[in-house]
Amino acid sequence: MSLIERLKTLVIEGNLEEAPKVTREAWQAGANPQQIIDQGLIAAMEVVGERFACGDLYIPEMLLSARTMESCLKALRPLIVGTEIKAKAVVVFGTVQGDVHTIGKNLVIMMMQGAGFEIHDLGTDVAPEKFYEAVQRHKPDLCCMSALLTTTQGAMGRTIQLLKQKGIREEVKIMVGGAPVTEAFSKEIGADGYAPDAGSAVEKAKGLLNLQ
Ligand code: B12
Repeated sequence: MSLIERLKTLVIEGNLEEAPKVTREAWQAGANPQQIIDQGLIAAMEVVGERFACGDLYIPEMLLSARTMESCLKALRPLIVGTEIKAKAVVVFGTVQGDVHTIGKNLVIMMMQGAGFEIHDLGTDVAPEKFYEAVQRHKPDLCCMSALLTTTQGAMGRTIQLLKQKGIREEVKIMVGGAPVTEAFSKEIGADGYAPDAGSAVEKAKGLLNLQ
C-alpha cells in the first residue's frame, strides 16, 4: 500500500495519532501537498460521506474523520503557506448560516494564504448580518462564502441581498463554493464567482481581483 493510500485509510478510520505522521512521511517521500490533499484527504472524506449517506457510519465517526483530516491539514500548512509570491488582497471568509462544515473553508483559506491573501476567518454558522458587519469593518476586496448543505446554500443569496439593501454590494467581489454549489447557482444569486475546489478558488480569486 502506498503512503497516500495508507493515509486515506487512516482518515476514514479517524486515526488522529497516525494520520498526521503519515502525512509528513508522504511529503518527505516526495508526494506534493496537492496530491496528498486530493488523493489522500479529500478522497477519504468522499468515502466517509458515501458511507454516512447509506447508513454504514454515523455522525461521531464522520466527526472523527473530519478532525483527523484537519490535523493532517495542520501538518501540511507550513508546506503550503508562504511558498508563493505575494498577491496582496483582503478576504473575509465564512461558512454560511446554519452550516458548521469547516474543512472546505479552511482548505481554501490555507491555499489563499499561500498565495498571499490576508484572510479574516469569520468561522461557521455566519449570519448575513455578520458578513455585512465584517465587510464594513475590514473593507475586503473579496467576500467568500462556503456551504455544504442544500438546506443552507440559500443563505448565500440572502447575504448578497442584505449587502445590496445596505448599499455596499458593489464595494466587494463575492465568491461562493461548497459541495452543493454550482456555477449556475452562483449566477442565480448574483455572486461574482464560483470555484469547485481550493486550487481553482485561488485562480478564480486572482482573476476577479485582476491579480494575475
Ligand atoms: C465531515 C462532514 C461533517 C462533519 C463536519 C465537521 C467539520 N469540522 O467540518 C459533521 C459531522 C459536523 C457534519 C455534520 C452534518 N452533515 Co456533514 N458531511 C461531512 C462530509 C463527510 C465531508 C465534508 C468535507 O469536509 N469534505 C472535504 C472538503 C475538502 O470538501 P468541501 O467542503 O466540499 O470543500 C471543497 C469544495 O467544495 C470547495 N469549497 C468549499 N467551500 C468553498 C468556498 C468557496 C468560496 C470556494 C470558491 C470553494 C469552496 O473547495 C474545497 C476544497 O477543495 C460530507 C460528505 C462530502 N463528501 O462532502 C458530509 C455532508 C456534507 N454532510 C451532510 C449532512 C446531511 C450533515 C448533517 C445534516 C448530518 C445530521 N443529520 O446532523 C450535519 C449538518 C450540520 C450543520 N448544521 O452543518 C450531507 C449533506 C447532504 C446535502 N446535500 O445537504 C453530506 C454530503 C453527507 C452525505 N453524503 O449525506 N458533517
